[in-house]
Amino acid sequence: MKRIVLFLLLASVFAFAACKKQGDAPKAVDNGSPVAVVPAKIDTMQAGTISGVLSDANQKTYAEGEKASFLAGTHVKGKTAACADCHGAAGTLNDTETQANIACVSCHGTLEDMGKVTNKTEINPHQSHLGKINCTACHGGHEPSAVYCNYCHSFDVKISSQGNKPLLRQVDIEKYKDASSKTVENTDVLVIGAGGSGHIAAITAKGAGAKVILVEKMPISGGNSQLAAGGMNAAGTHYQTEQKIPDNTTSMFDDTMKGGKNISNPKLVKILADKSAASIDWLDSIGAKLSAVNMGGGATYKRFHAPDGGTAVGSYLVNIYKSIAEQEGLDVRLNSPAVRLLVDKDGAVTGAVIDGKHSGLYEIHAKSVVLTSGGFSANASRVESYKPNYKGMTTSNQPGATGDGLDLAKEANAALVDMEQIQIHPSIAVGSNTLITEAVRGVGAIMVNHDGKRFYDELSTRDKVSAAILEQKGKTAWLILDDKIRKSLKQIEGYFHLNLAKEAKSLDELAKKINVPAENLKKSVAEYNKAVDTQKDPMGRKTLEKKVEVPNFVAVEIAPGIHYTMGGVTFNESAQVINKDGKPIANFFAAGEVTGGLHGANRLGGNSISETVTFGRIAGDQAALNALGAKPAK
Ligand code: MEZ
Repeated sequence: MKRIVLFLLLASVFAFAACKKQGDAPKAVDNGSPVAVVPAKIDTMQAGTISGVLSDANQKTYAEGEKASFLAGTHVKGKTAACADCHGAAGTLNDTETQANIACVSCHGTLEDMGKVTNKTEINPHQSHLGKINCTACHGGHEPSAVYCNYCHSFDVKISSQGNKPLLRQVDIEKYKDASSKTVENTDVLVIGAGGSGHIAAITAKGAGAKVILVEKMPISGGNSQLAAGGMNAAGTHYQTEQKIPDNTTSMFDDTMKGGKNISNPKLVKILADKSAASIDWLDSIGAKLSAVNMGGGATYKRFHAPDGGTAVGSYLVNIYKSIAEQEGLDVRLNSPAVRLLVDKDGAVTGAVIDGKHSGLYEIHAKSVVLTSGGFSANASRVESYKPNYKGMTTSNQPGATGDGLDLAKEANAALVDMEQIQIHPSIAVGSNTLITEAVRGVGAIMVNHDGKRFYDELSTRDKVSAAILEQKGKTAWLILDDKIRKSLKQIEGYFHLNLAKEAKSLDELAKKINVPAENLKKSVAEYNKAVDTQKDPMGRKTLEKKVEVPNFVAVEIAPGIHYTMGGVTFNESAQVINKDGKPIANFFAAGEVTGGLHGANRLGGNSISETVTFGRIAGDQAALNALGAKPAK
């Protein structure tokens, strides 16, 4: 793997050097593999060498050998590029780094092209499930590169002198408490955080006629939504009717309240349930078809809607949102953290200060601000401050989930609720931060402990399944499934690709591979298969559809990890943020994981994507209404 990556890096450097020397349109990377398609030469590309200023700056900071680990260093060495190639003719680079990325693609091809020239049998970070990603998300311009994927994965891709781990991106809001700028932009709606909720709120507000800016602190948009694996809960949908599933909104309401231990705000839960079928219809209308309906933990009926064939729901949806944003010309700004909220003397929110990666501090004055900045599962110290016993636990979240938005909201006197309610998900693959979707259990996998014995209803709520795993030897368990179950969910192939799954021709062989007593494993599987026949499971599992019987048999080791923070800013049915006096804060809206009160003490799997669509749309609509003159409903 290392050899391939080094080869690829060198091939890329030579290709770039070659294209500059010729002074022609840039050529594709050609290392004998399929040739990348390269767009036309960019306007600002010009012959020349890197200025002394650039090379001096880099040489001061980095030793000779380290320069190859960041873009300017690499191109200094080859004397192949001018500053303008990346920074634009006027010497300015926007915070999204559009110009630099056009330059990368111009010589090396797109991410997809790069994927094709990398050995397909190896783990290939250029073939990402996250869709279109800027080259500069991983390859640093003037700082060492960092493998973004390695926050969740453990790819051995040495593009960085810093090792394989990407940098965390936490914003210290306290540091910016007096930040201001004379550079001011005006908009109708400012949306902070470009995950699922942020994209939906922004697309909705723009569709309602508002001028919208969507800012994102990370170099990649999509937030945690793009990592969502399993599905979206919705009741009474046309897909359920077509599949004769007798679900209804009352049942979704009841399951959600019960799953959240009855501390959720019932008004919010009612909206989630009542509007869920309309949310599915809206997704249909934008070309997102969630036609496969599976069983989720804590649900009475199958209501876990996912793309056909078992593709992960999050990247499927977010890639559609990103395409719409692009088609509609939505103003999306990456590397652009909001660092301070602007609040007037009456307590109304009037905009935010942004600290753009290249533009520095500037203010966006907005008639409405929508906070969609996500939760804080990736912020270990914040998690520990609310739940000391979760210290040191892994997380399934993307590195931007640090909860900075909660600090911003506090500046506007927002009330926070349920902050100590932090969810651990039962199945994070041991040795990685990769979520093994609940859908694997939903389509039929069982769980055994290190004695090869089943120990709990696999489809109970996450809090209970997690607690049961933590009581087992080694605090981990094995998911066991067969070939039929494997073939029913495409994502399971991905676990093999990531070396997280083991397979064997027989249960005896599998038991040996995972070091559990074979007799116990065979007995557990036989008892489970009998439960499928009798529809009576000693563990109390209700959905008993597929036996575990067709070789090859598969095992994945799982452990609980921090997955979702139920607490956040208090909000109402119109997505208005509520202050400490219980009143809506003027011009301030929120949706998604940054909010609290909807999921109570435990979120049901599938209710997060559901929330992003339903409340993202409400927030976008209400923010646009507020900005364009009408008052949002109280
Ligand atoms: O909603 C979730 O968190 C979810 C469905 C996760 C998963 O297991 O796939």
